[in-house]
Amino acid sequence: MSIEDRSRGRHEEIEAILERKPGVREVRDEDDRYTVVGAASRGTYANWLTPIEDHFVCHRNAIPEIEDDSWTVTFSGGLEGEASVADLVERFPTVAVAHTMECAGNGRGQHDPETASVQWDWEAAATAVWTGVPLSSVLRAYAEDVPETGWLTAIGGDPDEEGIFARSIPVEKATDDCILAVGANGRPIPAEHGYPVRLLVPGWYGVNSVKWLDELCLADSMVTEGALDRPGRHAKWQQDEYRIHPAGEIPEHLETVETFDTWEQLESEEIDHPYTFDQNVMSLIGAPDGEEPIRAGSVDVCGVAWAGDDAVAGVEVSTDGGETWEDAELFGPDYAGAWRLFRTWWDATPGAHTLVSRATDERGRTQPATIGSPDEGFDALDSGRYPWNEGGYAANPYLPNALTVEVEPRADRFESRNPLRFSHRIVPLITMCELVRGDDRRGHGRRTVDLR
Ligand SMILES: Nc1nc2c(c(=O)[nH]1)N[C@H]1C(S)=C(S)[C@@H](COP(=O)(O)O)O[C@H]1N2
Ligand SMILES: [Mo]
Repeated sequence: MSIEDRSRGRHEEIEAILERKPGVREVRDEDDRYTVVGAASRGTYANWLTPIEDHFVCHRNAIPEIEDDSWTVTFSGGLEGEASVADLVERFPTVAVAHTMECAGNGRGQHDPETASVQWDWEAAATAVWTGVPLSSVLRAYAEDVPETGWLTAIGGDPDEEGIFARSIPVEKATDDCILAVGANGRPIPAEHGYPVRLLVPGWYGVNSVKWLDELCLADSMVTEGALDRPGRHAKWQQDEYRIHPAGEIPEHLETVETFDTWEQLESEEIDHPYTFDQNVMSLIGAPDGEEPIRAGSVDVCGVAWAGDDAVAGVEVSTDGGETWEDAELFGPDYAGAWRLFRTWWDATPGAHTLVSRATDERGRTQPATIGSPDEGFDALDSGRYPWNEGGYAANPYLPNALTVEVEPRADRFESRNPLRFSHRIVPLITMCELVRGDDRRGHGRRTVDLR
């Protein structure tokens, strides 16, 4: 297939997705290589559950064509056998997992200088309820013995000329809370989200949740080049891409790491180029969304905050661009691996205001303010900046996600200086209120104004 054919096919795919999903818009990369769409509006982040129509989509290749129900998952390495989707559903209990999925490239567009690939700002995060079967049960059924450590590699069924889409997760995580998902928000998984079955890794960056799951392979080490019984490149998506590294460095392919927490890897002396596993603490304001001016007065500022498989401890909101902060209230559903809603009341006065939120996780780690410069490398962390990295991965700064809200004066009939604008029915009513309230109203100053 020529490059033109490939990109034509992909643009057709995007158009079809946009038709099915009115809540998303296309996000392009400069090389025009990837098929992605992201949330079209900030309003997505004022709700706990993301309708599938608003859920971002991110993958490399074409969606595999699936005509019938003959799809099977193959088990290899320390696993053996094969299961159809019907086998899985019949044999194992159905469970549900609420999962906030964020693409590790979310926020990449906030890197300066620009990095390659899709320039997301905040569009690639969403929360859905995924249903399926517990991966721990599946592994126990298809393994002679499930070890306590080691790695599980998941391979996608998407066609790729260069290699395969393979990702490895530690066995500890695989047997903890992962599922093989067949449903999303109460319906079969839509084609672009991995139909008929995908791996779902709660609280971890989206890249770990392999769509169109074709094979699961249990091994001592994560996937390295040549490790699998398949043609093409095996380790690209685990070992080269989705690694956090300074400009010009080529990540070393490792067989294992001792810590899976992405932030812990960033701070670790031992790991030079962290893998993108669990999601860094992050938050976004969803309402107001800054798209239309709002009226002065009491405004409910609402958003979402998440911290991978750690809990969110608190969220602060600023309405002056980060000068002063106020604690927000966490409310709504509280599931491990899914974001929390937060809100605070704001007495909005006329003018332009910059709203921003910042979250802290249960380990006491707060979102950094900005992204550092390329020459700072990981030292940026010491001065409260997220390290600029060549792939633009796992960024979680708060200031680039600030939004400007225009506040217009209140449309308040009492504000009019023109007495003719009051109807004669209203005037006596107000006068009566004044009489009844008497001295209580003195401080308000409205009593004698406007009514003469
Ligand atoms: N098979 C396969 N699985 C994949 C991908 C892919 O390209 N192929 N992309 C990954 C990436 S980078 C992300 S962010 C998530 C996005 O999941 P979604 O499209 O359902 O939102 O899928 C992951 N799973
Ligand atoms: Mo991603």
